[in-house]
Amino acid sequence: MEKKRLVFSGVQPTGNLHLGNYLGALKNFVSLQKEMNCIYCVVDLHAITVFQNPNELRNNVLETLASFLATGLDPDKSIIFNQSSVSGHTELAWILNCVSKIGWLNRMTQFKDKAGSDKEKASVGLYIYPNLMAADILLYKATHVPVGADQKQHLELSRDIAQKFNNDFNCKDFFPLPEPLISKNISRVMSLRDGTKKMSKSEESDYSRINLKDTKDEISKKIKKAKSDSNQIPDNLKDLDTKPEALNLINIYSEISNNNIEKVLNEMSGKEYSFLKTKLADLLISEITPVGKEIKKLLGDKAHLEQILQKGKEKANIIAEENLKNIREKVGLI
Ligand code: AQP
Repeated sequence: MEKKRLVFSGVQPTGNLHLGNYLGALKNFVSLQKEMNCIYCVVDLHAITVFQNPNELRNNVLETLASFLATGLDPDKSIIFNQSSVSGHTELAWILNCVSKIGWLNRMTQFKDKAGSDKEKASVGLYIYPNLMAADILLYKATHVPVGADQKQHLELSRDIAQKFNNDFNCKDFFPLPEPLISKNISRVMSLRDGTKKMSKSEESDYSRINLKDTKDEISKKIKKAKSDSNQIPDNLKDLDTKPEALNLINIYSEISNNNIEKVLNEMSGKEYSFLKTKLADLLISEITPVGKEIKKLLGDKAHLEQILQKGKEKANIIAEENLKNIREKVGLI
């Protein structure tokens, strides 16, 4: 019999969602909703691994939910809720903290990036964040996890933890080993100011990213100012090896125009980057600004958004409690 397929993924409510979240995650979420059972979560407990202003956090949870809905997630088709409202996430995270290994966490590159040079000052939560991510996924026995390439390492850790739990408690196949679903074309959208860094909500410069709520003028201005190259666009990818910002613009254009890179290079080679930028800005404006308008409209009715979270929480909690009952039993907790 084919195993039941279940999708789980989450987004942190740490600010405005951007083009990286949209192309790397949200678009994938929406297409998966058509073919599988899906659970999508606003992961507020992950957000607080770095200090968040409480009022801003509350707003950001609703804004992240509004972004889910505006890109096409449907609460009647998918379970949509916020992580802290289902306490099973933290209970399972503790159990998994006791299964996971310090050596595994020490290898996580995102901790090294986010903690910066003074690791002693980073929160313990930031360090053990990947164990909570494993708990998010395994609590529902999810089989597939759509993520951007930046989360691949954390997902591999979730698989290791699932496997170790199954071995430690002698319950082969109890937790499925979750598979990453990484967007094939563009798995990592880079900063518009520095093509070696990923586009990120917490990057100081707003010019580094296109936010889903950006206006037409903001998108035009940001693309115009984006770093590129003073040479003309080449006819092959090799020539872009040392030009990460130019490559990023071409990748984004390829994704948003639904054309593969070869076709884009064919169309653009020999032209100035300003030509590409004008076309790219037009495409982004027509795809992103309707999403931004919808987010703003949805945020006008907070009671409706809260109701969606409440219903999603109830549905998620039923699955979580059922699975937790079995997990507690495996571990020997009464
Ligand atoms: N630049 C990106 N390119 C492709 N995918 C991306 N994702 C994030 N940035 C990019 C994917 O979006 C999903 C949600 O990510 P998140 O917001 O929960 O966490 P993050 O990866 O830490 O995103 P940010 O923007 O960098 O947030 P901050 O600045 O708060 O840490 C994930 O699937 C992620 O892969």
